[in-house]
Amino acid sequence: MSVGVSSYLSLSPEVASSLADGAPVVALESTLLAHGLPWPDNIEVALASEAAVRRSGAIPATIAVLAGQIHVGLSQKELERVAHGQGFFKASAADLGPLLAAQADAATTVSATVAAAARAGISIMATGGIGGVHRGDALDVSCDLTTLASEPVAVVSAGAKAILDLPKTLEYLETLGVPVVGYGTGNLPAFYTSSSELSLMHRVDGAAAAARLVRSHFAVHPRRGVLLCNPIPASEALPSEVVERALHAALQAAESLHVGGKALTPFLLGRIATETGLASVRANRALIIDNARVAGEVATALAALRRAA
Ligand code: PSU
Ligand code: MN
Repeated sequence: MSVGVSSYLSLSPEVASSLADGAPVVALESTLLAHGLPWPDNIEVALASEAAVRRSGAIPATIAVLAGQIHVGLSQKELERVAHGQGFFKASAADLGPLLAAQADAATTVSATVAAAARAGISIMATGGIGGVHRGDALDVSCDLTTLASEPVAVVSAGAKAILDLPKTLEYLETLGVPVVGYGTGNLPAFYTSSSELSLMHRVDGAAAAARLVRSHFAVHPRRGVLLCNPIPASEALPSEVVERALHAALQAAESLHVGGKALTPFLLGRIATETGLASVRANRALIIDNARVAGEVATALAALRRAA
């Protein structure tokens, strides 16, 4: 007996017909809604991200697990349920099978969203900042990285979250053979700030160039992802001293309260929000929406390339 993934996948009619027509579709993750941002910022970000994808000429497909089905493309009511987050697990790719069997509700992290997008036939997704190697604990490596190495999805992200060890995160991506590409920048963006000290080997300027890179990457590595790093818009970036101070306080609090595992990232983001008087939430909102815009533009350019071929 074999049960295919299609019995667990539920595509919205709009997403299904767009994919069938070869129209551009962008997957959006839902953990940043349920666990990364407070209400009502989260629902506002969900709707604004979808609107940004549409303005770029693509169709948004926010992904979440609802009652044991992977939904690709959510209604506004469903987005609101996810944003309220009541009873929603935080699912990594590893958790999908167990949560489907349990008929659970879950928000999907980058790793789970990438896996679901790949099954649905979507090749671009947007997030705020991917997970990576946590500071202090080099064994706490997000499943986002390993999943990127094994699924053909281009992920648009503002670098990796500043709460992480950025040099180790880049090393790990190199080990996995995942290309890290600056989108209009030569340096790895650092989430709340537009740049880290870490320079990148690859850079593209504009959506058409990014689409050509994604196409050639998938041609040589048909089963491997690529990370497109789009810096936070300059006018929305936080001063780096503000980030450093808040981050330091948040990391200390996590250590003294022994917060770890899946709870660590949401805890740190929440503490940084408190420490910065919510300035970090405004920056987080802006970078997520801008990444959705860029993903939409790249998806649109990629669909045009595929149609021309
Ligand atoms: N980007 C944000 N906020 C978030 C996340 C990304 O702006 O909350 C989420 C993504 O779902 C990512 C997850 O996959 O954080 C990483 O969690 P962890 O470090 O536990 O792997
Ligand atoms: Mn972890």
